[in-house]
Amino acid sequence: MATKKIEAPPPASPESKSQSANGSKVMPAHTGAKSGQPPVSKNPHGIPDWRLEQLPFHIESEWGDGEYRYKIVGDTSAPVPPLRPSKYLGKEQTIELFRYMIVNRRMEAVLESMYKQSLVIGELYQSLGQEACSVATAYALDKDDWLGPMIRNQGSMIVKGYQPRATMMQYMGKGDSPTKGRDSGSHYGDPKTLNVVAPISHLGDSIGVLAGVALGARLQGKHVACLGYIGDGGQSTGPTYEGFNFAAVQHLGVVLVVEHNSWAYSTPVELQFACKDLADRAIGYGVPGVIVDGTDANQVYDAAHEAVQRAHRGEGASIIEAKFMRMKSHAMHDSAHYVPAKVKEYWKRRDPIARMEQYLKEAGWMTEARIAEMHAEVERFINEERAVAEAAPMPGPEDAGTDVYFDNAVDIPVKYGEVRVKNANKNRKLSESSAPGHYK
Ligand SMILES: Cc1ncc(C[n+]2csc(CCOP(=O)(O)OP(=O)(O)O)c2C)c(N)n1
Ligand SMILES: [Mg+2]
Repeated sequence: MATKKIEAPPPASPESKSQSANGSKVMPAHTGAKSGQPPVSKNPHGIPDWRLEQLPFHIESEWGDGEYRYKIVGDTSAPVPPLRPSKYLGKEQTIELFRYMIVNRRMEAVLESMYKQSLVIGELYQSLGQEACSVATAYALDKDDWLGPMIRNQGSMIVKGYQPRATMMQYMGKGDSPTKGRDSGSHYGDPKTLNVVAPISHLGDSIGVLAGVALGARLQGKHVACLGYIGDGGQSTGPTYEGFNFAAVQHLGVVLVVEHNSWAYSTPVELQFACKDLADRAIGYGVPGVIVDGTDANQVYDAAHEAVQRAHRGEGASIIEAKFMRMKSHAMHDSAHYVPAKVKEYWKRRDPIARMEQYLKEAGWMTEARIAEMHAEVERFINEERAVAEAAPMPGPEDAGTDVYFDNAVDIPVKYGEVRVKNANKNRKLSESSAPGHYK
């Protein structure tokens, strides 16, 4: 497995005096910009739903001319609600999180232009409209916690410590990229320093790996949170069920963020599963579940923070369903012609960055001018990152045979201490001496 050069994380905003998301944060309870919390509703199965609006439409399909045609049933003109005030994020953290969202978006815009200039080798997957979900979930992690990103979680990787230049070099197959040009695209991780499990393309297979990381850490006496993502499509695969069920039954601190972005490639959620809320599946696993608006960074952060704290206390796994919309195509090769225009318009009005800007202004935490300055500063920063990535060399032919096959030099570090098997799981209800205890 390749190791990457460790760079300093992107500079924090001038306002930010908080410890970075990569440092150990102890955040005081905070009531956010406004006092008071709007009430939390529950769905018909008792799952808490923190959203301040319900989706007022759904999609129905008709078969014709050799393909499905999708039509909207319901109204797409509802006004956009304000963000839910965060219970935990203060001014500095909110501004830092906001900046990460802009970095995420700007980096992907530059990657798109690089793709169109044939600088990207292979495919490009984007996360327009999903930045709040990637960034705010990863922002809830401590340094010792682990991240299991999927193809659209470039923002999460930046929060966990990757520089945008690393992601750009990776997409360009450069020799200085995290995989030294051995893999284009998103399959890179860093088990040694940043605690990132490289994405596995086969949807759901990463979840069992995250459960294994949590189990390994617990055997070393440490409860870490292992936060991973799965799409609305990927949540229905067998490995998702098997991996997460293992985490649930073993009380492992896996935080599964279900990215309900309304599409799995060209298939709308209405053709993917028969339940209404994917968080309902938490009931079947026997873990807490919660539904959040994935375009509201405050809700996403608060839910992730609570699930991560639960993992740190050794109380086990959680599911967070974040609902939003994939605003770009599945990947650059897909035109996304199948997405009804009105659905896109509905979600465009719920742009996570625009909503956060509104929140910051109403709270008196940032002025319009300061927001514009931050956008300009991030644009300069990303352009500099691009220049570094473009100037980096391609891998040399002389070492083409290295870092491809497993060799004995690969070592997974024991990070947290000696492996202690006895009493490793204090929360386990069954007594080790009583095998048939579960019948009692
Ligand atoms: C087991 C498996 N089946 C099919 C694929 C091909 N595939 C890659 S992404 C994708 C769509 C995934 O949709 P979703 O899980 O909703 O994630 P999103 O792309 O919307 O983020 C498919 C079908 C795969 N990678 N793995
Ligand atoms: Mg999806």
